[in-house]
Amino acid sequence: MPGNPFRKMPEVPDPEELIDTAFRRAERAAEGTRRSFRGTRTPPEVRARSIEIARVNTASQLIQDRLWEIVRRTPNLDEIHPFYRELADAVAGVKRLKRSLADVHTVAKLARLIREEYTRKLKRADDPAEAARLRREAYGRLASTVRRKAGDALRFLRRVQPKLVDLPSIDPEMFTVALAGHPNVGKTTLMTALTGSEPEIAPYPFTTKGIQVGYMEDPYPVQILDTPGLLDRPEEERNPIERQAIAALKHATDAVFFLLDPTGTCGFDVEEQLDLLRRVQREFDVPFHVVLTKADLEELWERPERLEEVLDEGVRVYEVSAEDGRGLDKLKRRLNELARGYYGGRDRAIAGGDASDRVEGCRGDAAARGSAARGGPS
Ligand SMILES: Nc1nc2c(ncn2[C@@H]2O[C@H](COP(=O)(O)OP(=O)(O)O)[C@@H](O)[C@H]2O)c(=O)[nH]1
Ligand SMILES: [Mg+2]
Repeated sequence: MPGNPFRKMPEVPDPEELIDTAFRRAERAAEGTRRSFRGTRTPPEVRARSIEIARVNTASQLIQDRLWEIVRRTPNLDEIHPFYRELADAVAGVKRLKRSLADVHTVAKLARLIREEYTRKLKRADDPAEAARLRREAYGRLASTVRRKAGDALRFLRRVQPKLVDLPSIDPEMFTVALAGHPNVGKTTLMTALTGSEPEIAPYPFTTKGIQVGYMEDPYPVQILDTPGLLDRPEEERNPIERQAIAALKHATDAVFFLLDPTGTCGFDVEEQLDLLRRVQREFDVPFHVVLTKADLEELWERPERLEEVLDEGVRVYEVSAEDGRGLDKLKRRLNELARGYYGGRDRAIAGGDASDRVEGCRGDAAARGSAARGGPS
């Protein structure tokens, strides 16, 4: 599964730490070179040249490598899925992220130029004092270039890298259903019933409970997401960053299933739930469905009177119980129909055969996840 494109982003050193490490490593390299001359009759200026070249080479190479690695292992922000771009924007700010990566890249290149320039000069140094002077000059330039041109960038990237690495791992290209509804209406229970495994909990920025992710394939891969604490509150209670977390979610969501508990055992009365339903229905620009949960609690259960009034035309309503299983098959069938439409619409040419042919790279991983989560062989 594609997953979080930032997951391979390496830890970012503080600029001073980077400089220190580079010079320390350079000392060790110099020591090695010095040792290799022991017992030989190498003229002092030749020794000095070699030792200083080892220092400058090692220090600049380390800086170049560490910086280049950061750039190389951070995804191109113009190429990632909008779901991840939006989240990256929420946790770091895409503009600043790009600028910082560009600065780091520039300094990686400068480190190489400094190395080339001073290796050239050092080769021509004719006495140890001159070699030492050139090395000090190279060190000075390396350190000041890192500090002045990449200092802010490194400190910033160091701060946001853990948050980026920790973004949830989902497949935004898979047919994705978001669950909505008040707490305790039965979202997690339904997800477990549909997918046959406990949802995985992945971190989701700015929600304390993370995002719950489940997979189903019967045979079409369906990704189910629940964001406790996010889609169960009205817009006006959200802070700007939660809004951005929802905006990200919208980029990945192909259908919304709103769960309503008509028994009120969730602690929210039906009117309150209908109110939220209305808001979510307005908010999302994808097909909307309603699931009335806990149908087994027959004494308490009643189809909400005002439901039809509140629903947009054509919205389907399902009645289910995760407890006795009623309505689940119908709901599953519907999910698969929707998924088929989604994949078929995206690529009609590969409509036949196994589902893995249709969604390259999705099915195998989803199946592996499913069986791993169920404790089966993977
Ligand atoms: N009787 C009955 N209880 C259910 C059903 N689905 C969920 N519950 C119960 O409702 C409570 C909240 O369910 P949960 O799935 O955690 O709700 P969530 O907060 O929306 O994820 C739990 O005690 C579940 O056992 C159902 O179909 N029938
Ligand atoms: Mg839950």
